[in-house]
Amino acid sequence: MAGFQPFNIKYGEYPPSFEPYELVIERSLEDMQEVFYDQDAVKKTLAKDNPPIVKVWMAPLPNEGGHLMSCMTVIYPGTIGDEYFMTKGHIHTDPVNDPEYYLTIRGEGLLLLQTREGESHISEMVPGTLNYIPSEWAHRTVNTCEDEFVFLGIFPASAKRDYSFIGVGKKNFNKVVVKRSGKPEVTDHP
Ligand code: S6P
Ligand code: ZN
Repeated sequence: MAGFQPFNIKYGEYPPSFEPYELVIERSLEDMQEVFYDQDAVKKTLAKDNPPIVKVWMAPLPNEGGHLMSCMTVIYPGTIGDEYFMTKGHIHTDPVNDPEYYLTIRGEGLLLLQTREGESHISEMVPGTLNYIPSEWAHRTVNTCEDEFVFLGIFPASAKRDYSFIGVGKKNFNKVVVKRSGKPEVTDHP
């Protein structure tokens, strides 16, 4: 018998579901407070609430070369100050062999992309669009709608995620997505 058996994943957009999975990552504001630019707004929100921001399901596959990982991410609706809820954002450590695809299945968002040299690119994420993320681009997804924003990701299972450039006093992404008059606007990081 072959070493690894074929299998299927069933996903659903609402309520979000992804079966079978091996790992679920849930992050609330407290777990990722350093990613938001407005640290006063972070403190004010945490004084009364610790909202869930992101949930990620990972397929039951080994984190080894030769496999393609799939995952589903949900970003809940909301803002911290005027900055929309978003993922932490990371870059894959191999600049050549770790590209990724995102496929939006519900809601609307923006994909912030940035190279280590500081080049930026913004892509729209809507159902019906498949976003390609070349290996050397850091990526952060932002929920710009009033609803759960749900997307699938496919990437080499051996890819390692580097979050080290994000945080208070660090470089972070050089663009932020803020809500202005009820609409998303991309501006330079303050
Ligand atoms: C992994 C892929 C996604 C993210 C998820 C959360 O390569 O890009 O599964 O892990 O969307 O993002 P982050 O940056 O908070 O881990
Ligand atoms: Zn990634």
